[in-house]
Amino acid sequence: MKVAVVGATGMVGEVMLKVLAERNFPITELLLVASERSVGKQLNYKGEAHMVIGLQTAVDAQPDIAIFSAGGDTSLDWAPKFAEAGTTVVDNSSAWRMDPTKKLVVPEINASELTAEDKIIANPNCSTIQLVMALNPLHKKYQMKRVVISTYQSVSGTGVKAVKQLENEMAGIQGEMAYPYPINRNALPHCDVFLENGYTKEEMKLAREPQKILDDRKFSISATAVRIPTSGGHSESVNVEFQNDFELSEVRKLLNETSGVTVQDNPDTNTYPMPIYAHDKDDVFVGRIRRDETQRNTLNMWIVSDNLRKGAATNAVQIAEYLVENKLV
Ligand code: A2P
Ligand code: 11C
Repeated sequence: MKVAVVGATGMVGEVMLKVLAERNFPITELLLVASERSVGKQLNYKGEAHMVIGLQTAVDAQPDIAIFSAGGDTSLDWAPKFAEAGTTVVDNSSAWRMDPTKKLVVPEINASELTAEDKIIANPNCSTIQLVMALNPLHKKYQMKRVVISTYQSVSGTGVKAVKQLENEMAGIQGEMAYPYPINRNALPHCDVFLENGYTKEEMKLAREPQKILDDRKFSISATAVRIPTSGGHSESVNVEFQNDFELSEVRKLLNETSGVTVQDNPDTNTYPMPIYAHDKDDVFVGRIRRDETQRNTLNMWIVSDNLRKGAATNAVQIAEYLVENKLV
């Protein structure tokens, strides 16, 4: 496969290259693409130096697959140009996710929807991916009615500038601010921009994307997204009300049997998911599984995953793998 990584110099781009190499993705030619500022820079892939090229050069090279992680505006402008040239785009930005003509894919859940006609495929938001990975097997069995979620999100979700802000604050250095307030020793109930309804864009992604991925609008999700001073992964406190009752032992069994999900849940040994353990892993970790004693058919759980791996790069690479394995590119 001739593969382009658009946004190769960025934070997700770097993890993308790592994941492609680790999974031995079948690459015959690799095109590393970034903004004009980076053209000519050298990046390493599997020990070999590759020169960064610009977007038009990459379109002209007609790659089989282009994995984008270069922001929504770049995706809106350039994904259609790649698609017109015959390239299948897997896009990690929010640009195409809710477009009814585009598929929004978590491979373990809905990759079977993909066809060779899908030329722009959307990768969901990081906090959505880890949420639906845990909800999907439970929804299938017990039918969700309502989900209430609060997130504890890593600064790596915002990007390099935010990681730097946290490092600077921890070292007592005055530097550029990615957030309107200090993040060290703080919690900001503010991820992405505020919308007219008082929610943030991140909260609305959490409310809407799962309905599209699970192809069901009969359940609702209410979200509060909070940025905290961690960098290894996003954590989520999730309360789910189901139509049908469940046994906790069966919930654990269903989650344990789900590919890509690992249950870490033993209060006796203080075993529960944390960003320091999830960091650099591909799985979604679920723990603190317990019945909500205040309401019927309702479950509480805690979900943690590395937002740059399964939340971004790994999921995108898994989509690309599915396309190759099923001869859709
Ligand atoms: P560059 O490094 O040349 O700016 P991050 O989210 O970590 O900031 O990374 C964003 C990625 O998207 C980088 O690789 C960045 O390239 C790339 N990028 C940003 N704007 C553009 C653009 N207009 N055209 C192509 N790539 C872009
Ligand atoms: C965050 N979820 O942690 C964001 C990052 O829509 O792809 C990814 C934004 C997106 O702030």
